[in-house]
Parts: sequence; structure tokens; C-alpha cells
Amino acid sequence: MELRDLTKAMSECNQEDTLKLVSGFAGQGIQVNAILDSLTLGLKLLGEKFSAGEAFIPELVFAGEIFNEATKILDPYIPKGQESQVRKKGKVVIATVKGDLHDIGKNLVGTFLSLGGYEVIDLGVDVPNEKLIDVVRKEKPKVIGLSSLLTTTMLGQRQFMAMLKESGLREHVKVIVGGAPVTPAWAEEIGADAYGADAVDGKNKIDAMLR
Ligand code: B1M
Repeated sequence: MELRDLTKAMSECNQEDTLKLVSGFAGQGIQVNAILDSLTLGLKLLGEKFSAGEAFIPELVFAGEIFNEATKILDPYIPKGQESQVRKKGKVVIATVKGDLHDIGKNLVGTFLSLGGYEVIDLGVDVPNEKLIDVVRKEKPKVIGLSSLLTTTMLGQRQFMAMLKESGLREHVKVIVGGAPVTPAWAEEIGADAYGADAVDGKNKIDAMLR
């Protein structure tokens, strides 16, 4: 069995094969990142089928559930820093922006941050910017991470940056943005401090910002 079989099983929403393959590869010592990349590619292919009218919303929902179950299988195999025991690296707030219900990528970012030694406050999906500002004020996180999977909801990230400035909190918190349609150019354009290409990159960028 090869990783491309996993991509195929994921793209076909084949729960049994996907979970069996994930367990098998993890047990064989295949790197967690490689397994996650194959699963993510499977979801991407399913998204393309959806765009072409060959897959439908219930399949996307089911695929999300399969992905989350697969992540649980992988949890014990993700290398953990010693600091993960004490959460000494600081507080990071993560959320998916208002109007956006996609949370698979955000959850993955949260998992890697948690295992990397951060205290993660996950506000969930469809989070209004007013709530984010409120949480920055109350919780004083070192970093806030905003995920956006729709081209329309990306605009919420820009609006958040403006609100952060207006509220006088800009200097108190670093901002990282991510999600499939988000690019480094977009992060720069809206004045965010960093862009996360994937969960590992997101954690590494946060490490670098706080160094
Ligand atoms: Co939606 N959806 N969806 N969907 N969905 C996309 C995003 C889409 C590209 C599919 C397509 O048409 N090809 C398309 C968006 C088009 C666009 O705007 N350009 C789309 C659409 C149109 C929609 C609806 C509008 C469909 C409809 O109702 N007509 C609707 C919108 C609902 C809403 O949000 N208001 C919708 C709904 C859904 C479901 C709910 C059914 C389901 C989500 C389930 C869930 O999340 N629990 C779903 C899914 C599963 C997808 C696809 C197939 C997969 C997304 C995913 O989870 N990818 C997706 C296709 C695609 O992405 N190509 C699609 C895997 C995940 C690991 O990757 O989220 O990119 P990703 O996260 C990565 C990186 O981006 C990065 O790290 C993560 C881990 O590596 N990252 C960060 C993400 N956030 C980060 C934050 C950081 C740092 C890195 O710092 C904070």
C-alpha cells in the first residue's frame, strides 16, 4: 500500500480504508506530516469533484468527520516537545472567521500548537471580529491566528486588522493568517505579521515571531 492509496480513499470518502491506512502507515513509522499531506490532498481532490458537480455537501461533511478521526489516530505519533507538558510558550487564540464554517485546518493548527508547548484557546468557527477583539483584550494572547477557507470570508481578516488598530491593541498581539485561499501576499497586504501555509509552518512561524 502506498500513500496515494490513502489520498484516493480520502477523496472517495471511504472511511474504513482511510482509517485502516492511516493506522497502518503510522504504525510503520511513516512521518505524520506525509500522512496528513496525503489526507489533505484527498480532501482537495474531493473539493475539485464538488466544484465539478460530482460530489455534494453531505460528502464534504462526512469527509471532514473522517479527517478528524484520522487526526485522532495520528495524535500519539506527533513528535512532542518537552515543553508541551508545561505550556510555557504562551497563549495563542485561534478561530475561523465570521461566515466561515471550515474548521479542519484550524483544528490541525491547534493540535500542532498545543503539542508544541502553547496554550491554545480555540474560539471555534464563524467568529465575529468583535468577539476576537474582546478576547484579545481579556486574555492578552501573544498571538491570534485566523483561518479562512472562502475567498469571501478572507475579507474578515482584513477587517479584523483594521479593528485591531482602531482598538489600540495592534502593538499587543501578533497576527497570523492561513487557509486555502490565503497567500503570503494577502497577509502582507492586510498587515498581518505572518502567513501559515500549513499546520507545521503555522507553528514554526509563531515560534519565529516570538523568538
Ligand atoms: Co467547503 N469549500 N464549502 N466545506 N470545502 C472549499 C473551501 C472549496 C475550495 C471547495 C471547492 O469549491 N472546490 C470552496 C471554496 C471556494 C472559494 O471560496 N474559493 C468551498 C465552498 C464553496 C463551500 C460552501 C460555500 C459550499 C456550499 O454550501 N455551497 C460551504 C460554505 C460554508 C461556510 O463556511 N459558510 C462549504 C461547506 C463545507 C463543509 C461544511 C461541507 C466542509 C467543512 C467541514 C469542516 O471543516 N468541518 C467543507 C470542506 C470539507 C471543504 C474542502 C473539500 C476541504 C477543506 C479542508 O478541510 N481541507 C475544501 C476544498 C479545498 O480546500 N480545496 C472546501 C483540509 C485542511 C487540512 O486544509 O483547511 O486548507 P485547510 O488548512 C490547512 C492550511 O490552509 C493551513 O493549515 C491547515 C493544515 O495544513 N491553515 C492555517 C488553515 N488555517 C490556518 C491558520 C493558520 C495557519 C495555517 O494560522 C492561524
